Amino acid sequence: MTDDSRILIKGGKVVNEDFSEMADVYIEDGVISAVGLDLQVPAGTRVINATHRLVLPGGIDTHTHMELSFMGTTAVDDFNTGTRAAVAGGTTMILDFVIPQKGCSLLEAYEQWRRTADPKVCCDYSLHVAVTWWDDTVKKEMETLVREKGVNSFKMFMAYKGVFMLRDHELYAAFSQCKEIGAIAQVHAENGDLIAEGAKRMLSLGISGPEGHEMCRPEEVEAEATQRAVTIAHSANCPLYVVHVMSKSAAKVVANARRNGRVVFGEPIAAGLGTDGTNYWHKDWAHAARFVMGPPLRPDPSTPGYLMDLLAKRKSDKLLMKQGDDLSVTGTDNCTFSICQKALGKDDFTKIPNGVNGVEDRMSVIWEKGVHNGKMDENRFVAVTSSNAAKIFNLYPKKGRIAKGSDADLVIWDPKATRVISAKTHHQAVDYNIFEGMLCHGLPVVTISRGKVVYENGQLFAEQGHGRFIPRKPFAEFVYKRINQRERVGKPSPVSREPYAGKVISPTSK
Ligand code: URQ
Ligand code: ZN
Ligand code: ZN
Repeated sequence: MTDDSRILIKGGKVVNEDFSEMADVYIEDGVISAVGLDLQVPAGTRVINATHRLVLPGGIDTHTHMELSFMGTTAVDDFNTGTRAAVAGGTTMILDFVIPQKGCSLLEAYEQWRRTADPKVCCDYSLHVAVTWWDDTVKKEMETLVREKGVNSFKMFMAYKGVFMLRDHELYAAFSQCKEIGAIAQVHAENGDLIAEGAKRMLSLGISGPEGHEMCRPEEVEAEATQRAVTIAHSANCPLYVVHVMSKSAAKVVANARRNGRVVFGEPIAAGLGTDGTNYWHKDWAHAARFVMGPPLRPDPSTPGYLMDLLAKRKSDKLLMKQGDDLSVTGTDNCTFSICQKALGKDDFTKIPNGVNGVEDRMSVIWEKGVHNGKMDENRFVAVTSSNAAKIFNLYPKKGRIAKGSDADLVIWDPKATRVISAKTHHQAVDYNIFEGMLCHGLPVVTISRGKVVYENGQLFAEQGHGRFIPRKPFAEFVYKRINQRERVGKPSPVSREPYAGKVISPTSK
């Protein structure tokens, strides 16, 4: 009788972000107990054969919105179907967003998200919290969320005017508080005022289709806000994380800021790495509407390749004589609305619920567009799909690494296997897939979540409630080491000089 609490993964190549090795992995009670060859394991241990396959840390999706109520409806993938789809794609942790309405308590919203997610999740998860308004109570609640609820990341929206958007002085206050409490500030970087004006202009020109969604907020509207966020964060000496980097212009801003020594991380998403905004000009309205999200996918078809290039480079890429790690981590912004929901905006693109799928396909899309076509190696793949996220959000090496003592979140990966992505076969609830028809090399054969086989050879064994909320401590060393150093040595100081003793004119009454 095999004992599923003990698993030996045999014959595979273990791939961490820094090196790969032929090694077996022994798991006991949800934790990795040993990594090596010729491991002695107790009788009854379940043996999984990983010959000719890779053994990777389970993927961490840094950006999801399961069952988000937004723009008059609720995302169809909830914390159950969303995490089932996640493990079917090799992801073993999601980071979702608590988004309180303007004027509502962040703490109460956090508790509501926990009540909703805890009983449903099939893999581990954690929560970012959005700051959608500002006053002293928000400031205090941020501190409580860090000290008592295991939150170390807050998202500020520069778009969605009148709904979630903050003004620059509020951004500065929120960033300053993030830095005080050791959190990382995340931004949705688009200029909300320009979007509002652009939308009015498109509609006045009779442009009501999804093409208007992109034309009203071209990529410079994203790049301008990205630069503004970088500037405000640096003036507050606050670490910055730019979510869903969707354009070449915004990616260049992030890369440039990093080369200027700013503590900034850029997060491209599966959609922006796998497809583009030419779809908004498709003749079939429903096809075009599927791709509507904010910031939009870009109609420049070279965008996915460009974003992948910036993601693929590693710090140590001296041979490329280029800086590395311009973009550091990947999410999906999975926020799925079926076509009948998207149709709320059939006559006005500003009413199309924003959001796309990705949680199931992220790992395969990045393997196909990044590793299979030779832009990144397997170690960089692990870095950008798992380890860097764990480091930024202070989960490493509990998550994001295959090592003794780490959580047994792993995926046995077949780099040669292929699949064609389709809504007909995916595990998500949404009735379409923006990657429909894409042939991908690289897919999970077995996914293990905290020592439990939750997916194997196309079969899901995920159980609602198996996943746990993972609290995160503030002041992640990977993020704060340079912030702290700057705090110590970078403070501006006055010039010591004799006081001015000359004539002073009396001020006029004007
Ligand atoms: O802006 C976000 O990240 C949320 C509201 C999901 N929707 C989207 O279009 N990105
Ligand atoms: Zn956003
Ligand atoms: Zn989002």
